[in-house]
Amino acid sequence: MAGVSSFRSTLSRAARGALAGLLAAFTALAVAELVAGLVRPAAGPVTVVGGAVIDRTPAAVKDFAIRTFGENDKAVLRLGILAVLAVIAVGLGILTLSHRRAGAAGVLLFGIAGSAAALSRPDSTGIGDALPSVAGTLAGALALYVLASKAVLATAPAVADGQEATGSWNRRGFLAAAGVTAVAAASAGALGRFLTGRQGQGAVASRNTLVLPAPASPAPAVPAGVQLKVPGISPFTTPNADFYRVDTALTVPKVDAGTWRLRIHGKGVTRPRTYTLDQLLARPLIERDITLTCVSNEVGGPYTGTARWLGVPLAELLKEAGVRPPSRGGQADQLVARSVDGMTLGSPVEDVMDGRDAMLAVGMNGEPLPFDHGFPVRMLVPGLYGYVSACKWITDIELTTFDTYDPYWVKRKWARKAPIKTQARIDTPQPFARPAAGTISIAGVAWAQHRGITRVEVRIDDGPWQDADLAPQAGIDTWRQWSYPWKATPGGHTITVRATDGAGAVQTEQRTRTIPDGASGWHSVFVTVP
Ligand SMILES: Nc1nc2c(c(=O)[nH]1)N[C@H]1C(S)=C(S)[C@@H](COP(=O)(O)O)O[C@H]1N2
Ligand SMILES: [Mo]
Repeated sequence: MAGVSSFRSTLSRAARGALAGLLAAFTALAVAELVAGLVRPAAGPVTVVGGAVIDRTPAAVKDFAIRTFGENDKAVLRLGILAVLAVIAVGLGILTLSHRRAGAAGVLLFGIAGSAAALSRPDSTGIGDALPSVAGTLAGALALYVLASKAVLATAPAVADGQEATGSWNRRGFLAAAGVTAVAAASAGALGRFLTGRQGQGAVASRNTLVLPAPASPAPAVPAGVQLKVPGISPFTTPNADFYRVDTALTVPKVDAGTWRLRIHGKGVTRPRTYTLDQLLARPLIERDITLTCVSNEVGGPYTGTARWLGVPLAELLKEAGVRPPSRGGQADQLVARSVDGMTLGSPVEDVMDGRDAMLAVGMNGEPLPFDHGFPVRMLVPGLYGYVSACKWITDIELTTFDTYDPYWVKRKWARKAPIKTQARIDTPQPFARPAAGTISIAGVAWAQHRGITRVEVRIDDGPWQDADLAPQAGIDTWRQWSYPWKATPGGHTITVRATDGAGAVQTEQRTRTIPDGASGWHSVFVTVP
């Protein structure tokens, strides 16, 4: 016990202040989480601040984050926000011991920042979104006030006889208050989490009970041999669990299929309509293998994948709404898709209606769309990068023009139009591999969606280009596997690959960044043969 009491007495004034600040911040977050759980989980302060940060991050930094942290980018952002908050909270706690007003002002600033972030989000549903931040601020301010007062008492110097006892009594008072605060805040936070989880349960149930109808037009049979038997090559069909995910959603929207609606309206729409999911599922569905690629994919990067999608042909819905493509006199040249989380993506109406398999997808590899990939409905337009076509959690389609409206990414300097660039990727050997001398298989995938791949060539060091063996083409909207048997000789070697698309264009050597309309250049891998 002596150890404990001496620990208590050496707990310095600064440490008490720091603890008061941290606990106040924890209380603020926990209460905000609780209120968000009651009101709207997406309005929680860490989520809205993170979202506001994402919205304002320059494209280059966002690209860097995706490249560096990959799919952990959101976790890193969350941790970053919490770390910054913790540091400021410690400072604020210490400051409050001597300057009450400054402490109060600091807490107030947090409240304003959180509320502003909440209201600035594109998916904000109104002033109520500030409620979690406001409630959190009030709770945090109260906790800071009480704890700072106790901390000051606990460190007050003994001025007269008999004050020793009072001093230790006050120290105990501070620790008790800190303990009570910690437990109360943790309980509020846990309850908030529970409520948030429960709100998503309707959506989860609606997904579990959704039965996908059989397609009226099944996917064309995939020729035997699209999957080469080379270890290390990407599978022709990417399993849902391995499919890349790129979006701005800090909390994945959990949409209840039963209450979901899709509205189609705008320029040239003579019959605006709102669809339920059942109405869409009652229509003839198509099933297609399509490769989706992100514009943020570096040469040789992982943000591309192929799935068997089931969906409603989008051009049919547009025709029924009275929409005509610009080439047939239509007034709208841009289709803006809007998601439940306020994301906007714009596609050329001409491309959507030119006969390709643009669809509102409901199924992915034989199951309803996973929440991460847009449940209950997402858009897909073969041949276009995801950011100009593949709206997840879609809820609104507006026909407009490129001149009058810039969607989310275009406002952030990405190109208005972005057909996918021809790319070939070496999956095996991996960079800096050390394969044994002898014949080894170099292999990978090449894609040029909606044009198809007709040739892939491999070059070793500065040697001549050699034709790779191509797996059969499943369709012009999917990637194509290739392999090349290489007689590896000892030494360091650079393997380079390039593809030719169905229009006869050879993939350009010219390296460009991902911004503004996708990376170009040849993928190469350096290996050492011992
Ligand atoms: N609602 C919404 N849809 C979105 C995005 C987004 O941020 N929000 N990102 C787009 C981008 S940039 C890409 S590449 C694809 C990725 O789809 P996936 O995550 O299913 O692979 O979704 C697109 N649809
Ligand atoms: Mo993307």
